[in-house]
Parts: sequence; C-alpha cells; structure tokens
Amino acid sequence: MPAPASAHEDLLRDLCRTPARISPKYFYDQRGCELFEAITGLPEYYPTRTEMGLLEQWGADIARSVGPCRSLIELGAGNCEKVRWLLPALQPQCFVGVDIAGDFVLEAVQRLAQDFPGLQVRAVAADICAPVTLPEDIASQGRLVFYPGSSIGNFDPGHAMVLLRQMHALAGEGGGLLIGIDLPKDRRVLEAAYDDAAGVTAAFNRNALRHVNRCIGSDFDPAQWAHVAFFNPAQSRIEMHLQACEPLRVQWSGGGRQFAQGERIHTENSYKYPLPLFMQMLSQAGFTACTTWTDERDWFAVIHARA
Ligand code: AVI
Repeated sequence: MPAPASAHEDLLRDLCRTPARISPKYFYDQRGCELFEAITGLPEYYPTRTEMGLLEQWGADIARSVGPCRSLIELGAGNCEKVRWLLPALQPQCFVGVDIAGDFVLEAVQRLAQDFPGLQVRAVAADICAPVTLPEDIASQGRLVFYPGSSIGNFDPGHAMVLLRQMHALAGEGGGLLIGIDLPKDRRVLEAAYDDAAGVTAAFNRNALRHVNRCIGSDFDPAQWAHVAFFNPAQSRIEMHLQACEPLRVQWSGGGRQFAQGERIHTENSYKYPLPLFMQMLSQAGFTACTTWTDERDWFAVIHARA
C-alpha cells in the first residue's frame, strides 16, 4: 500500500539526508510484526523474557499498587501477549489494544476476548506518536496505560518526554502508567540481543526496505544491505543501521539516490535509561509516587507511576 502523502514526504526527506535514515515504524508491516515476535523468543533477546518474568512474579504486587482498574490501555499492543500476565491480577472491565498495525492488534484482542470471558475488548489502529483517541465508551476514571517492552527507548529523549506527557493526559486524574524500561548493562549482552546468531534481527532490519519499497515504489534490494548493530555508550543506546555492501543506486518514483559502499541508513535507536534518570523524566511528565520492580540482575525495570 502506498504511504499517505505526508508519510511519503517524510520518508523521501529521510532517505535524502546524509546519513540517510528510515523511521523504525517501517519495521512493522505484517512480516515485520512476525519477525519481531520471533525476536522476542530468541535466546539473546532478554528484554521480553525478563519483563514477562517480572509481570508474572509481581502481578499481585502490581495490582495492589495500581488499585481498582476499569480500563487497561496498552500502547503498541502488538500480539497482546504481555497483558495476559496482568489480566488475572488487575481484573479490568475493559482492555484496549492500540497499535499502528490495526489488523494484527484486532486479531490479538479477539483472541484475548476468547481466553478471558467477560472482558470487553477494543482495538484502536493508531500511531501512538500522536495523542490517542479512545472509543467514546471508555470511562475517563480508573485508566491504567500499559506501555511494556521498553518501547519508550526507541524514541529520542525529547520525543520520549512528549510521549510520557501524552500518556499522563491519557491516563487522566486518578489513573496511572505501567511501563517497562531496559536498563544499561554489559555491552556484549546488549549487542548480542540486537545481532543474534540466527540472523532474525538482521532479517527484521532488512525487511524495512521491502516495506519502504511498497510505500514509495523504490527498488531497494535487501540482499545488498548488511545489518549493523552496536552500543553507543555516549548516548546510552543501541544503534541499528543498514550498510551498503557495494556502491548502489536506488530509484523511487520521481527520484533516487546514490549510496557509496559502506554508507549507512540509520534505522533504529534503543535507549537504555539508568533508573534514576527515567524517574526524573516521569516526574517531569507529571507522574508521582512510582513503584519499581527489577529482576535480580537489574537488567530491566517495570514501573508503576500515578498520574
Ligand atoms: C520494540 N523495541 C522495544 C525493540 C527494542 O528492543 O528496541 C525493537 C527491536 N529492535 C531490534 N530488536 C528489537
């Protein structure tokens, strides 16, 4: 499907920059969602497993901290697997899955409704970068916004602050936020998680080129691009890039550009925030009284913050 006009312009502008970039949102077409699901099960990719372990172990504690919860709103809900660990403890009346991949999240909430009889479910197809509009029948009281997976780390800190403020507004008075963040750790652990031995993350990275081809009619050949992932300690982030294996000319409708051998397209950042810094960000976004759960290695944190 071609991209809407403004997305099309953004993509072309980003591709014509030096260095070029592609927004990580282009990872998540149908194939990309499947590849990401495969990543979450890889031995090297610890975040999903560690976060699920925390939700499973501390579910009752989290429910006590949250208190009565009428609606649980998951941002970037994807396959809605993580929320399964929370539903028995939180017992919300309604679950709202919000995701840019509308069909994918619709199927996922339908599966949830089958597995949790009595739970009302809604799917909202939306890019969470813009303020999210919920269906009208979602009560403004008793909302818990759930943003797991350390996805906040995929935004630059300034943008992350904007999103945290939007989440504060979405939760509303008396509501809260339950968020997962990946913490800084040994760079070998981090780099293996983003460059796995089976090459699934490499396939995920290259798949963005196929998605871009469909959006702007370009002729990127994914086989001509190498996956590059490394930890940038100055910025406390993993960076992912695609690197041209040879000199390349890429065409798209109405234009194109030359890439030198070794030239990179920056596709993703994944920030690893130290806990005290992230607490400061939550407080600047208007949240108060945070409770935190971390695993025994201090690799990942789940935080409940009151709006
Ligand atoms: C979705 N997000 C939190 C993932 C991450 O770890 O930054 C995306 C990802 N990129 C490569 N592997 C996983």
